[in-house]
Amino acid sequence: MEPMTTLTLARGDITRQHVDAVVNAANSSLLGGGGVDGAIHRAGGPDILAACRALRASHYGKGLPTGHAVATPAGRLPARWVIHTVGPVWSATEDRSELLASCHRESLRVADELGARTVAFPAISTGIYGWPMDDAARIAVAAVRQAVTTVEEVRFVLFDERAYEAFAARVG
Ligand code: AR6
Repeated sequence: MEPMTTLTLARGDITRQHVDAVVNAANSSLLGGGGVDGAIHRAGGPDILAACRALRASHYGKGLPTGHAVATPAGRLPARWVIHTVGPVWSATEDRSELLASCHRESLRVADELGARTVAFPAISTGIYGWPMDDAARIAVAAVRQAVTTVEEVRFVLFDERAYEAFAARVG
């Protein structure tokens, strides 16, 4: 059977992507931060933060665990939803790749629940969380390829040329 999900690559800013859902490389507080998280909250406006605060109050008082994912509306972004997931911080001594794979699987599970057909992912954990780009690309692409999902397009949106090349080498 042909795979149902097409993997595509784009260079640039994830906040400009016209997709059903944008994945955010958040932290467990769900209250925003730097990197892509900061960019999504800035571009999407205060509705996203308000929805994150409500989720904290109702479900995640202790924070969203690493490897989990949860959705909010997308505010002013040209998308319907933001799926917030918490990547693992890179460790040279502990193998946390299963948690990074889980971010991708769980984000796609949430996307399925929403009925999202097109989903944009950043290179989760490769910025402030320090994950080596080539390794992150390997894990992310394998996790998406193995996922059972109704999402039709997964678009990796890479901020710089180095990230783009690393993902291109995996997607082929
Ligand atoms: N569009 C696409 N990719 C981007 C954008 C953008 N607008 N901005 C940055 N990137 P990071 P992490 C790339 O640090 O490593 C936050 O403070 C960036 O070049 O955003 O998972 C959270 O609140 C890098 O390749 O996320 C957490 O505390 C990739 O996105 C923490 O950072 C991920 O970098 C999460 O760290």
